[in-house]
Amino acid sequence: MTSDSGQWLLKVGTPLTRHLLEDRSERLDRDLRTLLLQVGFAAKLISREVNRAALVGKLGYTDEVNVQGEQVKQLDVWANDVFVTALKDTHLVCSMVSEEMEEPLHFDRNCVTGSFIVCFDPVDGSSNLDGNGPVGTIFSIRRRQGQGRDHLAADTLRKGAEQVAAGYLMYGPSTVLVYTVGRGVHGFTFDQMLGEYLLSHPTMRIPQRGRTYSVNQGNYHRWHPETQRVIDYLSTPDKATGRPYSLRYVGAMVADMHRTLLDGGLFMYPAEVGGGTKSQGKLRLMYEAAPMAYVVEQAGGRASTGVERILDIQPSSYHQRVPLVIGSDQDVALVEEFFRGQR
Ligand code: AFP
Repeated sequence: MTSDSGQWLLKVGTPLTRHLLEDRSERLDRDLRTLLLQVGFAAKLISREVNRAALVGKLGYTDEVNVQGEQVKQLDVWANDVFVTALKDTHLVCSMVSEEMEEPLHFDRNCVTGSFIVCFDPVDGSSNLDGNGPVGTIFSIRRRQGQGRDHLAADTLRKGAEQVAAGYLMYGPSTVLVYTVGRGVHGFTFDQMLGEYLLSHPTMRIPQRGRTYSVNQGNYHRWHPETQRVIDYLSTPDKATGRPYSLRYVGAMVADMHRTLLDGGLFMYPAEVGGGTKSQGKLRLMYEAAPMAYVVEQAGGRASTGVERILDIQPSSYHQRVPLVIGSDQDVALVEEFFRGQR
């Protein structure tokens, strides 16, 4: 819907379908709209299953270990299949990269120029599931450049700056869908009775500075000294600079990021010393850090490794990990000062 001045009016309660139809942005063509709606549909199925997982025997682990060496939950596998099937059905997706698949899936018949590459984490934070904690789904969408099977790997391994859409679903007390197509960030809450996502958070803006930091502080003694100094600084009382910050940590990135987006502050998963599996942190660039960075930048925030903008990183492998500092512009900039040795 547009006003007389041509400005797009965002009305709380608008269903996602109508919202996407009324968004006349050039960035959102019919194909991308279809894909986003299908992401929403897959998430409805996942949300329903998360809701009743304990009743339908979907809690607990499988016997498998995924490509990251982590134990796989039953719901991870199920949700991955749902997401793949739902998006494949659109015939718009050429390649899919997922936390749960060692290699990308390619659907040859769809691999034309302009078709989509989707990277996703079907159930982020799945270790929260058995305790009835919040979990989520993260997605990242790019367009492919090549034709047929040409350059499949090169087309799949692209910088986050090339995303045309990204977002997440959070399955908490309510299911929330947050997305961007590079023209601001909008949040929808799922109304179970209507079976619809309704606009609840139009044009989300992250505060320039927050009052909380979010990090697994149990890893403190494995962090690099500059990370330890950041956390020492934030947790030291000083009235003049609004410290100490409060610590909030759910352990599901989607939940920690959703709170950070609304209230401001910092979320971090830093690199660890010792050359172990977390020498580049824990989070994956292509389907965790890059989509969240796109959302947060579009909401006026900032995302970096501490020294480099997340969206500028050229991935070298599908499951590459990256240290992540993300949130309010001023808070992330402060951490970058520590990392540059300016504090
Ligand atoms: P799982 O999906 O394996 O539970 O991992 C969740 C996650 O990737 C991310 O959502 C959290 O922010 C982070 O790991 C929590 O990791 P720690 O348990 O090491 O703090």
